[in-house]
Amino acid sequence: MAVSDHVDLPTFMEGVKKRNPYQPEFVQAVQEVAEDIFEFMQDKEEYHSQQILRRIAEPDRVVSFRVCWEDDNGNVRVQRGWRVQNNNAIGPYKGGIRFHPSVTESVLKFLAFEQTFKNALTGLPMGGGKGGSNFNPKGKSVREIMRFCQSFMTELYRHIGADIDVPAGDIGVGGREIGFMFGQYKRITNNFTGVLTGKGLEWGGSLIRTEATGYGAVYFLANMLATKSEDLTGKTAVISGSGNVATHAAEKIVQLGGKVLTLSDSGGYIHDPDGIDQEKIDWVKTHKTHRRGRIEEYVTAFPKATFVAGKTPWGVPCDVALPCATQNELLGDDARMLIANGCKAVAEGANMPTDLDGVHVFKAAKILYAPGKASNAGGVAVSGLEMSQNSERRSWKEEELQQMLKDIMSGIHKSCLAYGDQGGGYIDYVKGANIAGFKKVADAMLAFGVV
Ligand code: NDP
Ligand code: 2IT
Repeated sequence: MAVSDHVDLPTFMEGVKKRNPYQPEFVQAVQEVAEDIFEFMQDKEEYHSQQILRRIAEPDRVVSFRVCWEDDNGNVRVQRGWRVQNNNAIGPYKGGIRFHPSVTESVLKFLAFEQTFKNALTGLPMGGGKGGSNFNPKGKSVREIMRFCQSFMTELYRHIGADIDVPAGDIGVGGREIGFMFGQYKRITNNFTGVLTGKGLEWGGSLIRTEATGYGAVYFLANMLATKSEDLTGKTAVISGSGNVATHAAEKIVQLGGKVLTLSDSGGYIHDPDGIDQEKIDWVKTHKTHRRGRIEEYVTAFPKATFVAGKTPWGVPCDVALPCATQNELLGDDARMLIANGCKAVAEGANMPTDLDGVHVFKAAKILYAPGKASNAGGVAVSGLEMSQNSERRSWKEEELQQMLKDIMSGIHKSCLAYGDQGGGYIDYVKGANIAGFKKVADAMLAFGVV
């Protein structure tokens, strides 16, 4: 087939839309990647003839299952669970599990697709997967959450394995839930193996896994600023979310001399003009993780702060912004507002937090803008290191792991430069990340033939 006979981007996307009706998040993620990959593939016959992008955008499999559990009042409850195994060309499927009422097959397919490129960028041998359920952990007792996790794993266990598919945490799934799921896996299979990451330190977990996503995102941000001979000292940061990623991103910003102005949750955002320092971050961590409280209550503990209900924090003027809550939380108008207010850099801690309009706004403004698949890869990278430690049956020291995380984030930054440097001082990190991630997976797929 001559190069000119290849389908063009609009035709390719028409097909994706047709094959995935009612899956807007998945279509959005594919579109964002395809925009860059089509340009890159223009003169690369083999990628076309072997239908590589078409194959990466079709999950290897999607497993959907019923999860029944009994609430504290004895009522039988029914949820849906999924595991999307997107691509294992470069290693076992790897990616988190999300428990949130907004979880659908579309959301998990977009996350597994993104994860495939992200994991390739880390340089570690991990394929892409994602799982989860529309279960809502909010307001549930610990026993209810335990019973749900056990029931979820009672089906999931047959699809995963240390060399097959290794899940971890994501929204609504932290150390506690990983513990419940690992306990059930071990009980069913009688096999103590590194089948999940994000485990407790006493039973095979890795130091700094908890911190890794947020810290990694800020390391990536620092790498981007360094291309402009700048650092985080004295810079103001607006952060969304108040979970694992947001609080650890805030912590690293503070450690590197920046000032964090906001945090948020699904109820709204808090703005603390004095800055959210380490003591306040510790309060938020305890409040959100152990007390399962709302960010709104921050203003009772720290009365100089204000709470804005039902809004995202992007209108607060800042030097740098880190969306760390969820997908499509930063829209085109938010991006325009950030730029109008002088924001110089955006590093995504969440997956696909910026919608396509917002991505185009950041690209057109040529600001430093890192897509999640590059800047939030620190979490899965340390998950990869946890897998290595489990295989070796030993634990590495904190200093070693900290250094490895920093090196991996710098490596991802370099890969983005390799394919995203547009000249004139502008680096298109979206393009760089998409192409670098794609190339590694694509070349492995070419080696395997049509499978
Ligand atoms: P957590 O469950 O710890 O925290 C999630 C935070 O985001 C909470 O503050 C939550 O608020 C908020 N949030 C969730 N859904 C929504 C929503 N629909 N609207 C507004 N706010 C929302 O999750 P994580 O911090 O682990 O994950 C945050 C993001 O980072 C996700 O996009 C995740 O995929 C991504 N990520 C996570 C990694 C990890 O290692 N944990 C690795 C890489 C990326 P509320 O309490 O009100 O629900
Ligand atoms: O989105 C992500 O990269 C994660 N939720 C972490 C996945 C992992 O396997 O550690």
